[in-house]
Amino acid sequence: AHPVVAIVGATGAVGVELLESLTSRDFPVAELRLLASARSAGTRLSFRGRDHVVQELTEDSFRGVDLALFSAGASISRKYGPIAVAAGAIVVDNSSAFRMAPEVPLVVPEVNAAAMAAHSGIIANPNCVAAILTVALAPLAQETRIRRLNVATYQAASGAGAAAMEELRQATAAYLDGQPFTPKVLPHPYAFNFFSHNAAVDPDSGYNGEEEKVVAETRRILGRPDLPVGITCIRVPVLRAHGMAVSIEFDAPVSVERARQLLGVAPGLRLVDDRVGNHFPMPVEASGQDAVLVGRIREDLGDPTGNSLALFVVGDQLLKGAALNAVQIAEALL
Ligand code: A2P
Ligand code: 11C
Repeated sequence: AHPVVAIVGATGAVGVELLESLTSRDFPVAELRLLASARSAGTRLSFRGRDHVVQELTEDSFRGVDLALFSAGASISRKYGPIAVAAGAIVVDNSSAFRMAPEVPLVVPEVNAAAMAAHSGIIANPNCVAAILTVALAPLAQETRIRRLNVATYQAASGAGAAAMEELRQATAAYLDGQPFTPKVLPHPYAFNFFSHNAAVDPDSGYNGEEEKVVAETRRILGRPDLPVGITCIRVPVLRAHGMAVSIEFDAPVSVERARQLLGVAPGLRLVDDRVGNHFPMPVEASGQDAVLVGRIREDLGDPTGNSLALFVVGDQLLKGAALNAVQIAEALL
């Protein structure tokens, strides 16, 4: 029988994309239950041509649910995830609540699907940067061991939710109209600007929470708990696709040609690497796409040993970075 599916955070930026991904992947659904806060109870969302009424999330929401896709933030997941499991559901959780819990698999299906074999009701969906990054790293890491990574991100508004996407639109319109605009969701002016990621900064290390998550989760997904990773996360005025400049030091040289071959056939990736046309991965071409774009593959001249490659990766934060990956996990579970 097809599963009864609940979406927690159905009205959010990721929630809406979960509906899209369930549809685009033709995921079997016997019944869909849309859950959000009391604020949006009664809202109608369309799924497969039929209107569904959003209900307020309560402790009774999971009766009869087989699969619960959570995307309403870590505190909601911490409270209601175990309630859903107790009601008999399998939870795929898009928040950071359980990602580093040893008994909870943290999964990017193209990279470490085998980790899903042992779970206790909850499977964690990674941070969007970690998911997009590891899908591009895995085909290379399978061939030659990675010794060290350096990553600089260019992160879209969607990572901060639907309200941040709306703030980008409004701030840009106000800027173009010459009107003042006071940021409400993000801490700094967003139009025609970029800034260090808005997650809180650890005063001792100088790294923000986003950077800490990307490092820890990338290590976990790749199965490399001690992998040295340098990282800088930046919020840029783009609606929904995250970019990352990546430098990879390997144990031995990997040629540009070999990297192109590996990345060109790997699942979940599309090579966009046209030097003549100066055409490389871009958010406008990654947005709305399931595939993560990878290109600009070249020797990293910052490593005199010749063991390093540099490349650029762009993926839709709401799809591979969130909703699509969650639906792929659910497919693998079925
Ligand atoms: P709501 O629209 O009712 O606030 P985003 O990441 O785009 O900000 O979306 C967050 C999602 O999480 C929304 O669907 C939001 O619902 C939901 N959410 C936030 N707080 C709660 C809560 N206390 N109970 C249930 N859902 C919540
Ligand atoms: C961002 N990646 O772009 C973040 C948002 O670990 O799920 C998601 C944070 C997370 O701001």
